[in-house]
Amino acid sequence: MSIRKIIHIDMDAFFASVEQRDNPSLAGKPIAVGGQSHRSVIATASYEARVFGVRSAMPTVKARQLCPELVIVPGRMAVYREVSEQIRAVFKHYTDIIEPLSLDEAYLDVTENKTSQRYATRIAQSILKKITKDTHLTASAGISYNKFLAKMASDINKPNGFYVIRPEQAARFLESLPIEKFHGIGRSTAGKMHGLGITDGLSLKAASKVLLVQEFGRRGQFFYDIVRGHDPREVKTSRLRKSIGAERTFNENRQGINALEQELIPLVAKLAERMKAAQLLGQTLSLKLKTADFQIHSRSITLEQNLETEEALHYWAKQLLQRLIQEHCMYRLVGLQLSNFKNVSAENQQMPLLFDE
Ligand code: TTP
Ligand code: MG
Repeated sequence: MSIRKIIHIDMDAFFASVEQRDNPSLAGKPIAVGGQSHRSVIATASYEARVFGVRSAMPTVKARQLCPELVIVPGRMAVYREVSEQIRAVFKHYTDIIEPLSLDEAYLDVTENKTSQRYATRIAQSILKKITKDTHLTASAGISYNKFLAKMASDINKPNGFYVIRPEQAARFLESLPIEKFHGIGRSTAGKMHGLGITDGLSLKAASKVLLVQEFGRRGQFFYDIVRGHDPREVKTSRLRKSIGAERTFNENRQGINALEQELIPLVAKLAERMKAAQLLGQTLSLKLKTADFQIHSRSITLEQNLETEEALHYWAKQLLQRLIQEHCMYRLVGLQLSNFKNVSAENQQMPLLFDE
């Protein structure tokens, strides 16, 4: 396998920088984005506020104690989303292999890219420049040959900086990294590691695979690999979601309309639940039946309106069943699928494909 070129991009103090950009009286001041109330927490803080120790997820009350002059402003998600779209448009100039992690962060695979640029570092610099030009905000970049190292690298010269970890530098970088700095090792895991005498990459590397798996399960295997600079995870492009489905394989084969109608009830409920979770409504409903000898029969209907209620789903599912079923046939599975989404935001369609087959 040839060496990949992965870039991790992360906006600097994202929500806070947007607020400072749009309200010049906040520029250069310690500010935080978050709720004002007694029970709220800080979403993020400007770099000026971080000097005082103000951090993401900190209770507002504590932030005010640390920094009495802190200005707390409410968040404006719609604006952050807009900026997020702008930076994705920038990424698109360079590659289509983009994996957004959140509104302000993404992995890019530029091994092959849309520019004639060979060097990933140059590409990253160009991306940072274009982000600043288009959004009047800054970002930082990490460049390496896998996702883990690229992510670790983007923090090193933050804000408005970049850092490269080359294959021959990886071992040294990882060995000297304090264990709590490893992405994916939270406070409690770090505590447990300390208990085992693991305080940095070097001591993590000295731990056996058996020990790590015994203590941390599957994550132990991940830690074992990662500290050796081995992370084969690909940059996963999110594609637009086209459908939501649910299906049910029977314990025993079913025959006849009554038996199959019974099976539709829980299936419709499951589909409705998934629609709700994904916040998607569709106009096309398809029903699929698999026969005992594994033949698949399906039929669909497209309505003029979205199928919005469980009752409507149930009604049309029954209609489809009546048209599709053959009385003497034995069936082993029934499935329902909703597609043809209308009036849904691109964001919802980009959700992970949790329910697809
Ligand atoms: P981060 O990239 O983690 O933080 P950041 O961009 O504010 O700062 P940095 O320069 O260190 O990257 O998160 C991006 C945004 O996500 C952040 O601006 C606000 C939001 N967020 C929360 O709402 N709650 C949280 O706990 C965190 C970590 C972030
Ligand atoms: Mg950020």
